[in-house]
Amino acid sequence: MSNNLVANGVSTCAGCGLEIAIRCVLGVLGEKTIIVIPPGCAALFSGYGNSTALKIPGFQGNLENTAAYAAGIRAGLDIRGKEDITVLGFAGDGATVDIGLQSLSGMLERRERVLYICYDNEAYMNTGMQGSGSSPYSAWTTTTPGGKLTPKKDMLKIVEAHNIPYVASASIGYLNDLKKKVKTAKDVNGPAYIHIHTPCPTGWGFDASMTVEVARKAVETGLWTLYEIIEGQKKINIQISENINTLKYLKLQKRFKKVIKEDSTP
Ligand SMILES: Cc1ncc(C[n+]2csc(CCOP(=O)(O)OP(=O)(O)O)c2C)c(N)n1
Ligand code: SF4
Repeated sequence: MSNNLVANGVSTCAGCGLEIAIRCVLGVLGEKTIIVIPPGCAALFSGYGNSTALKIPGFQGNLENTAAYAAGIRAGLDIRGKEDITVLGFAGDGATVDIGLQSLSGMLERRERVLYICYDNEAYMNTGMQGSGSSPYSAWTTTTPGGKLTPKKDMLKIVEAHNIPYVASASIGYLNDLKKKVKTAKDVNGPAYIHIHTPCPTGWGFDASMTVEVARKAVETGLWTLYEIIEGQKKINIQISENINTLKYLKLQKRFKKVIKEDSTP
């Protein structure tokens, strides 16, 4: 079987950053993977009725306990001696930083050998673009129509505080970096966590052709940092220039319109 484990026709919006992420991640992990996906846009891949867009086993669980399901699958596989199968929790930011946080924290604390990936489209997109703990300060969402008043929750720091062997941030604007991180995480003896920034044209208000550019600008402007922490050692993967101009990123998206003056130039 090839490593093209995702069907060609899926019902994500055109230009979906999450779709780029899941194709890339599963391409690296290969067919010996079992995936757990909670409700959210990624459930478009786990399936609808009897159909699935994935050529690997997995299921859609609940929004609050992806990590617990994944830990259970890991335990079952280990008892059967099937240690070469990767167990992957693949969840949105709402399912990770808010609703599934305690289940994830427990799984990390117990040192379960699970790879947990959060795709971060910075809102509860699938149910109507509601703000999540991961929505950035001043972003428009349907529950923050005047702009969000609190900053983005730093989920990577929360995970880091569990002292697990591997933690990384990633972006669909830097796929080689993402692939390397997934490869490393796959072989970690314990929990591994990767948080991927995945722009969403529908919720953020940019043209579907701009997804990769928006993702890259987030990194270039210093609003999303690419780093990894291996056994406690932190390494920044992409260094940015000191001349940071965040407007270059904000102006690409309608969700920041209220906080940007019309005549401001990047
Ligand atoms: C406990 C619980 N609360 C609310 C819902 C309704 N719900 C289903 S999907 C979803 C959005 C999930 O958002 P996120 O995890 O950020 O993924 P995205 O839709 O952005 O891909 C919500 C709120 C639910 N299924 N379970
Ligand atoms: S709403 Fe956003 S994350 Fe969800 S399928 Fe559409 S583009 Fe992808």
